Amino acid sequence: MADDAPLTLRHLIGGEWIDAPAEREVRSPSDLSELVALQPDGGVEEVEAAVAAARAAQPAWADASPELRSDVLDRAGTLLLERKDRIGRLLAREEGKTLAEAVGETARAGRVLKYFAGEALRRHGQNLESVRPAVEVQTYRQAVGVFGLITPWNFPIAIPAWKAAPALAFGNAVVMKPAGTTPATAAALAEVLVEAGLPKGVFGLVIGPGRVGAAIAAHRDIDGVSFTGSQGVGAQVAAACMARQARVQLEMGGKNPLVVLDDADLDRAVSVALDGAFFATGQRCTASSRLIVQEGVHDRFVEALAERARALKVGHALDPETQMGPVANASQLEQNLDYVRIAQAEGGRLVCGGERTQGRTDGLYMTPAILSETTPDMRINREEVFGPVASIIRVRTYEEALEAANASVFGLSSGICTTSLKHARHFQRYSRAGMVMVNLPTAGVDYHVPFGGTKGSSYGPREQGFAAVEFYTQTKTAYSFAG
Ligand code: UN1
Repeated sequence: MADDAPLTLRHLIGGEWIDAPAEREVRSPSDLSELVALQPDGGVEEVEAAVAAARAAQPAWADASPELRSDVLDRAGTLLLERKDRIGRLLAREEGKTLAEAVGETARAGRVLKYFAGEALRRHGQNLESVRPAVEVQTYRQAVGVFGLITPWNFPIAIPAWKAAPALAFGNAVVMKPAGTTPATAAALAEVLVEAGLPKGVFGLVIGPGRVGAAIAAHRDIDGVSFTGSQGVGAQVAAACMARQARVQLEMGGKNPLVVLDDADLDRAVSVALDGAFFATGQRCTASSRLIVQEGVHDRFVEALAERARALKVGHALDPETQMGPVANASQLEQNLDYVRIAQAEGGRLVCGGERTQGRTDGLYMTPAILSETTPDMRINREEVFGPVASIIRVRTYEEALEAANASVFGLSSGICTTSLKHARHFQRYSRAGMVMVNLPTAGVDYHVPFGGTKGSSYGPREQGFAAVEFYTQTKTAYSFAG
């Protein structure tokens, strides 16, 4: 199909698509014989050029009517929604999530852009009376300057959109470094922004390896960095930002617990766990990776979940019957299989899956894994796998479940399946996670409300929705005397 011809990707710097030798291959994880794109190997020089262009373009963008910024974001959102099938297909080929998931993600990115088209017009400042006579106080939310965005491969269009849209809505310029696994999808977003009429230089895209992210984090002219990725890289990004007093926001994954109590609706609990643990091939920082199950329902739950997991159709992202696509890249697949072995060596029992498997094409396929008889202290319950691997912890009481749920250095999302209002409310209050779900998967969130976690999952203000104004603006407090 002509549509599927390999793309040669370019940087976007100062509003121009910059030709660069593009030798690094992006291959489809569904079919390693399929070349999706060739990507350039950017570095410090490209970051310098993109930041200089962003710096030059930002003041006029901040001073433009908010209506102009709103219109650009709205048009870009419309374009994404119109092209969700085409861009979703590219996303599915590049990242490996199923076509339905990829089209859904592209539509979600379109909705994010439209939401922030509205935010550009909303008033975020306040008028206050001073404590002194004849003095008035106003607060303004002003643009910060230039933001660096470092984005992951697992949501290759939604996450770039939810970082870029608020930055742009509030009058900032952006330099983005997409993940090396999924640069083509990020380039599709950049194309849409250009086509929607974004002024030259306001959005830059630099494609390349980790040194591009390092150059962004360390650049004196970048006022803030928003990062989604691993804890290790997040700590390096934060250290580089702190060293020069830049603001920084980190999203670094989770080890999200889903508690299933004896009084849960079993069918619903099984569906919730299946979705949370295995949809998007478990490659969500919000995935339900620890299933904490009360003993009365434990055996029935494990059996029913394993039956559903075994029946999941693992295959090519574009095949309509596929329910779980391949793992996104080879090192992630190795890591997943390693953790299955580690969990077994620690005493976990492999109930199903956890094996490399073949599809109709040569892809990075594995079967969804469930490990039972695990305990909170095991590595499988402490470290993020980032794949279709779920471990089960058996508990006697709700109190024990809550304690196990909170026993983690992460605290992104958590969930409980129960019909008890008392336990649901208690869990909402005392679960130490940034997002708490009742009778819903820990993954799959709305775009107009705050997103983020506690402890080692997140650092800095929340992302998304009405919370995004915190990170992407700075407050000015103005006093005036009119006596
Ligand atoms: C979702 O669960 O819908 O990287 C979003 C991630 C998260 C986004 C999850 N930042 O998986």
